[in-house]
Amino acid sequence: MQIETITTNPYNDQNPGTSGLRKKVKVFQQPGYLENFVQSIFDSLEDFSGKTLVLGGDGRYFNRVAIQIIIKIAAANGFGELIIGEGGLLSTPAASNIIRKYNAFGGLILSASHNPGGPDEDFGIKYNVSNGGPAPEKYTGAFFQRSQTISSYKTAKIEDVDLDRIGSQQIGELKITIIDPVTDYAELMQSIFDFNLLKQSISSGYITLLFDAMSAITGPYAKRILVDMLGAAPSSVINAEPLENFGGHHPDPNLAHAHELAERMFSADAPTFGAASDGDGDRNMITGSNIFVTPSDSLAIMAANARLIPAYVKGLSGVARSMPTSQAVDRVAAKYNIPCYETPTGWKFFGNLLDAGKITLCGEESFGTGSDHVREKDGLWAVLFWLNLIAVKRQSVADIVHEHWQKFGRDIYCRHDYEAVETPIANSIVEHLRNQLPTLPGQSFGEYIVKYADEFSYEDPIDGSISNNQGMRIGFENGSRIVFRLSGTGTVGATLRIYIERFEADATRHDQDSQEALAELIILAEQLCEIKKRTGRTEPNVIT
Ligand code: VG1
Ligand code: CO
Repeated sequence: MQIETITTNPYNDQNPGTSGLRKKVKVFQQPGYLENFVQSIFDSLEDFSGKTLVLGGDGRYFNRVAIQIIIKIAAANGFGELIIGEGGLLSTPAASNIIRKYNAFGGLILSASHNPGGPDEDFGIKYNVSNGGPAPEKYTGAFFQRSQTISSYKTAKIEDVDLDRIGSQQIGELKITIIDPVTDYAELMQSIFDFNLLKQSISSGYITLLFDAMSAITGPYAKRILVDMLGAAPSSVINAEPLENFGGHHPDPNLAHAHELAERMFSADAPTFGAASDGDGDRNMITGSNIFVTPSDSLAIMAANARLIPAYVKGLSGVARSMPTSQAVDRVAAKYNIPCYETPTGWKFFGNLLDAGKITLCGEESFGTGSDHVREKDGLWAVLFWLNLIAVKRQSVADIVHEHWQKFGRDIYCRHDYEAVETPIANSIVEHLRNQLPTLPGQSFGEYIVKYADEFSYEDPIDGSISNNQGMRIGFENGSRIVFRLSGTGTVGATLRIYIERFEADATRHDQDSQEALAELIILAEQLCEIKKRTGRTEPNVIT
């Protein structure tokens, strides 16, 4: 194999965010841009010569081009085997599973997740370590450092690989294996859930379902598992064909973006269960006939009922949630006397806790839930978890949710996103908030008395690493919270996320609309951060 060393100049913006490096496709298409970043990753890793790298993406525009480029760089850098999903496709949780199952050294996942795709939209790349999870900050920091001084990259002079033919081939020292992207993942799901019960519940018509793959990666997974294996009607998976531009939509599973699903689920003849996933298959939205389950509630309900699922019959060693996620799961943990951890936003912070066996289940308010079966959040896993729950409990989604609220109270919750805010304005808002923090404790705003106001720092209980500046939280005496943070996944300007929650113990008040129930806190959040005043905007881009 002939290897070339190509001279290159560093780019100064290759700092990975919450989940990998995400930029406009046009940025990735600059000469050497992708090459630099991949070489920077390899330069920062040690002892991978002859080892296995997993490679796949969500199929968005530039996926195939990027995979061919990466194959050549990986070959030149001495990997022994590349395992690649057919067509260059692997959902994020499936990639995590492949890394673990085949004891790979690591993997590169090509995705910008829920961000739109296409020539003028977004692309992304993320490195996952040998436990199958996203590289922790000490790695991503090293990648960025290296990218700032890189002067050359290595690439092998080999032909493009046929990504559409399953099987192995040997190119010099390198073995390239193209695998079916779904099979291993489907087997894993079968080992976790009661597929026989699910089959019965679906064939008897007790469960009718609708899954929106949003023209993204989960289409093939949902068709294989829900339709072929569990017997759901083919029409129950919509937007099932992965498209390079996701049909021009945001592949983001929320009521605003999964509108086709939302319309059907809130209609008179709604199926019993509806769900959607995102671009790379790690997120999930859960709905039932005429009800939407907030991700924070979903996590809590899963934790409370985990013993009903075959893989979790022995109970949970512990649970974790990201800081802005509502405290609903904390109540479950307290009741069942299991540890509950609060981590910064981003799945990479769950990895150590999962590896150490401290937690079994974890999740984020941003439509992400997962368990120790892989080291990524997992959209279809969450869907199957809920289906399995419905099948065992013989209850509707609405009944499951209401019963949970009755038992634990309801943490009424919402998130407001202000997207593409001009960076200087976003920074001034953060500064403004930061300056107020010391003065807030003890102040009253109507019935809300500030108990604490701080910037969230996290010390990893396993390796002691510290992550500062993970969002500002303002907690009130009555348990309510307002959290502010800037997104680390956007590609245009800055996105301010405002997370708001209030606890409601009174079951006669559980059916309130969240925006109404949180109205006072929403006004207070604006008073504190002045986003509307400073940007002239009148409302958030998205409310979830
Ligand atoms: C967002 C979510 C975060 C999630 C991350 C990656 O990050 O808030 O909870 O882990 O996306 O998810 P941010 O920094 O924009 O708030 V995915 O499905 O985009 O990989
Ligand atoms: Co995603």
